[in-house]
Amino acid sequence: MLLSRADGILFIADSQKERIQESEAYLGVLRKRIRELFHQDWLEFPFVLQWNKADRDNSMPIETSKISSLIPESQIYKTCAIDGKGILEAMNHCISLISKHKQIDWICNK
Ligand SMILES: Nc1nc2c(ncn2[C@@H]2O[C@H](COP(=O)(O)OP(=O)(O)OP(=O)(O)O)[C@@H](O)[C@H]2O)c(=O)[nH]1
Ligand SMILES: [Mg+2]
Repeated sequence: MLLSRADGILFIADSQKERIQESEAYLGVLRKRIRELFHQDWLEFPFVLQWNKADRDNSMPIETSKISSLIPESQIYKTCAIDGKGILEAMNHCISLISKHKQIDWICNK
């Protein structure tokens, strides 16, 4: 579910080989929903993706997923929810995109 008043999205993808199809499918639904709700291209909306469980042996390399061709590399963070690796960086990036997006919104609606 995506809230109509969301300021941005931090999408946590399960990168395990057996779960990646599911993650890709969720992402597809989300793209469509962003267009419907916010009437803008989904990458104009603040969006950061966590490639989670990147520490696991069964984690798929991001480069081999179609997700890597959909989202700029700079908006993708390999994370591990167990030791927290990459999570703060991903959150900070998302917050900074939200802040920029709000400024643009404010300027355009002034
Ligand atoms: N090694 C590792 N384990 C993780 C990571 N994130 C979550 N887990 C573990 O994976 C298991 C499932 O967690 P999640 O995928 O977050 O939870 P979920 O989506 O409700 O459960 P699943 O349906 O199993 O995916 C739990 O035992 C977590 O502790 C990670 O980044 N690295
Ligand atoms: Mg899970």
